[in-house]
Amino acid sequence: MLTKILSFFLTIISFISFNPLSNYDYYDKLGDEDYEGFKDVYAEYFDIGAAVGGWHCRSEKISEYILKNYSSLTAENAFKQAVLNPAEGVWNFTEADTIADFCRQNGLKLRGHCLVWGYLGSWMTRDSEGNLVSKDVLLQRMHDYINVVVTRYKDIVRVWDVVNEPFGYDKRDGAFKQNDFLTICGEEYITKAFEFAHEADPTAVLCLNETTVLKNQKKQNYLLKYIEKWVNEGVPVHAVGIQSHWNLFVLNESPRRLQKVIDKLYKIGVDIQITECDMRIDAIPSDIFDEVPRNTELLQSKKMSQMFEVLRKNADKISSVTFWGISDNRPQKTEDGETYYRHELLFDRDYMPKNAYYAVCDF
Ligand code: 9MR
Repeated sequence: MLTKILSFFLTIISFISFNPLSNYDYYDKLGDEDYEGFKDVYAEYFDIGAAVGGWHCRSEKISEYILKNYSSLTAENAFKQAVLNPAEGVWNFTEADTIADFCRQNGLKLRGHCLVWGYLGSWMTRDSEGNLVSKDVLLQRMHDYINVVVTRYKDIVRVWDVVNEPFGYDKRDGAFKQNDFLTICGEEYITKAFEFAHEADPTAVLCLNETTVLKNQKKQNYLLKYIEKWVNEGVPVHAVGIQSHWNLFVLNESPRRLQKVIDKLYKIGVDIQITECDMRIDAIPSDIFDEVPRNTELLQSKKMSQMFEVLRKNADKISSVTFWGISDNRPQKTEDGETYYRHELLFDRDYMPKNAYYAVCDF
């Protein structure tokens, strides 16, 4: 309901503004099977990527759609440690290999996501009795894990999200949220992960991937401070991933703030990648839509289009833009077990371009 009320007011404002919502109405293009593929529209700017599972690559219809629209893939989950190496000595490469082979066979790039994600937890930080291991043991385990994974996919993964979301902090005192990696090694778990990845593949681009950096200024400040420090110290951090899970109604996720953070990261001297782009349209998570109201769709189109205008302007600083999913066909479950969709991407559940796709591609 709140989404509808806010959408209504934004629509009125947009109606009387110099750039009305009707400028973003591509009703005449919807349903056209002959649309130009996303990666081709953006060929001169940056790679267009998407997060996938192995099942996408195994489906003939979906792989055809992927090849039309994307030049790069990321495994949504298949390259996470919890999947590849869920327990000491247990390895499971099946899904990751499916995605890697699909990229190899079809000439797609592959981003590796992600080597270390402290907040997810890992067998590596505990001994058989459940006690924290020593710093030496943890660093050795991280080293060995990173070495196996990076070496296995060296031929195809040229960019790694080495550490994911390290700058979560406690709102009360600003201290980093504890996780076992941080407790055992301090911030060194981050720099060591980069060193180990660099040792395993000295030519790979190594990326630190962080979430909510536009809407959360304090987190952005941590990110900028540490990236600058590590770059100056010679830690092999080459790129920063701005995840970009945006929301239509979060005002801090604005084109201006996006431009500012790009400027700041560029000044530090790292490559910038948009790693997990999507845009939710629910003002509050309980606002669930079977059918998205047309004015909300146009609002999503307008904001996405404005964000992409900034990305295009900075194409010399940005090497890839990856979406977190290939289409809106991403079923979620309510607490009561009912299926719903978030309508957060540029293609609908039938893998057809939405209004927002045409808005992003019209320049
Ligand atoms: O979309 C991913 C979901 O299927 C997994 O259960 C979850 C935990 O592994 O991770 C989700 O992806 C996250 C990504 O790896 C890092 N940034 C936030 C993403 C969305 O939550």
